[in-house]
Amino acid sequence: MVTRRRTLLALAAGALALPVAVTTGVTTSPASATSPAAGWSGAWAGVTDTSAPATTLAQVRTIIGADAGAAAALTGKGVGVALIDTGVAPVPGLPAAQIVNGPDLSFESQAPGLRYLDTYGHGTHMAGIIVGDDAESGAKGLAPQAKLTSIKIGTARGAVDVTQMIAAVDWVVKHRNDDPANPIRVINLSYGSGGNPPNWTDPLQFAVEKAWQAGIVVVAAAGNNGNTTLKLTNPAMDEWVLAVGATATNGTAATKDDTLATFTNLAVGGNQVDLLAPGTSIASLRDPGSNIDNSYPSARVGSTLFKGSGTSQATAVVSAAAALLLQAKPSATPDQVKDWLIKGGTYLPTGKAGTMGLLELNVNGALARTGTAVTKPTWNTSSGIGLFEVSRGTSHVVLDGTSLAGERSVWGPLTSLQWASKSAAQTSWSGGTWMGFKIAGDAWTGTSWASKTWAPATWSSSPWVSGATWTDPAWTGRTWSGRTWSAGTWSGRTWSSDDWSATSWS
Ligand SMILES: [Ca+2]
Repeated sequence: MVTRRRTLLALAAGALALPVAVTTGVTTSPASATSPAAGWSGAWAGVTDTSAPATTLAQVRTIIGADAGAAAALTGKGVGVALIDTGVAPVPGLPAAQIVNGPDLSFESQAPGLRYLDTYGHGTHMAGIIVGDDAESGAKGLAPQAKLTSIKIGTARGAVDVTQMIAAVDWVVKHRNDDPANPIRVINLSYGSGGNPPNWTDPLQFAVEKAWQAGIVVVAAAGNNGNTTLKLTNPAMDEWVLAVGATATNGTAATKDDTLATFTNLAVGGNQVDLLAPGTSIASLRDPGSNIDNSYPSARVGSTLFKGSGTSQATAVVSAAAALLLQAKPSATPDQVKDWLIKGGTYLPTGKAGTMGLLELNVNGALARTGTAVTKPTWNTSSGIGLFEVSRGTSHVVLDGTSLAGERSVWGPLTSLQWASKSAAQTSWSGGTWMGFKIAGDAWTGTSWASKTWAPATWSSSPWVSGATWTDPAWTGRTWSGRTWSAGTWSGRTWSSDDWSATSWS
């Protein structure tokens, strides 16, 4: 049963500014203290059915044809993947060599102890699917030699505003070639805003289209609101991006019994799901002490893994596959990658996937589609000058009972008209400043990646509230004095270039 509810949680914080999200909160779960968070298409197995058998990453590799033929030799080496999510935790199963921290644009960036870290548990699960290498369980990501850049925008509760996502996409476009050995060619967006804006003006869709035109394959989750939904989430509803739905694998590595997962959004009008990939009870990396880990302990698999279901997980599988394809065919355009992945898929004979012609990802199938010259899409593009508020829809962050709404970013007043031309020109960012707001350090340059290393491997539990639940009382006693949305500024929010020193996890 699909229920719709609004969750309004007012947290108080002092040095840590931690607004939380109000969201449409459409889930397939009974009400719980912690809903799948705003914006993050993560309906966890812990929410749905923790008794379901896990689908291992090794099974996923077989299902998507990545362990046979030409695909078996591919690792994603030399391909950069940007993960715009809730950050990543330095669990032992995430190899330092494969991870780089981009900026933390989340509300938790204000707390040095939380900066870059995944307090929610979502981003770590995605990272595990793409580049994980967990000695404890043997779980290995699907593109284990890809280079993952984590851009954190979501909090422990998934609180995020669409303007943070837009700033993050702009950042990736600007910095996509900073590491010449691993240029960013893929953006993983296991995310959907609450909005249902017109495609021809929406700023978020404008941002992802600009990324696409810059040569980056944008892979976006269709959403977890169910097959009867009329629309995909934003930006999967954009016609350019690769919109991903999930399959239920039924616990087997054979594809003939795979079916369209019932939680996947399907469109009646607008962009339809492009491709399916395994996304039910996927066993990827656990983030001990994170929100979901504390909330759904029964979803743990051994000590290092965690079952997660959602179009989020399916999206990460496809992002990894795109990295494999781009390793093999580095000159492929995003349009070609999209076309090859879709057309190379496996037919699923059972149920709605078969009747709708939705195929399941197959890497060898995609590799075989050589030479296809896909013309640039002719459908409408977004002007980018629609209202941020329309893009937000019903997803609002709240501070002291005040929603962030209207034409402003989390950092201050901003109109899409001011922003769109700069986004298109790739000048919305200058150093650590986005659209005039100082929101990150200035030290990031094409030569300073080496100083932003990721030294993990000893993570046993979160340092913040290990074993506790992510509830309001954790922040009791702190105040938000002087930090109101209506003021349009975060007083005291100053950054210096040495903020980046915190990027070392050691
Ligand atoms: Ca199966």
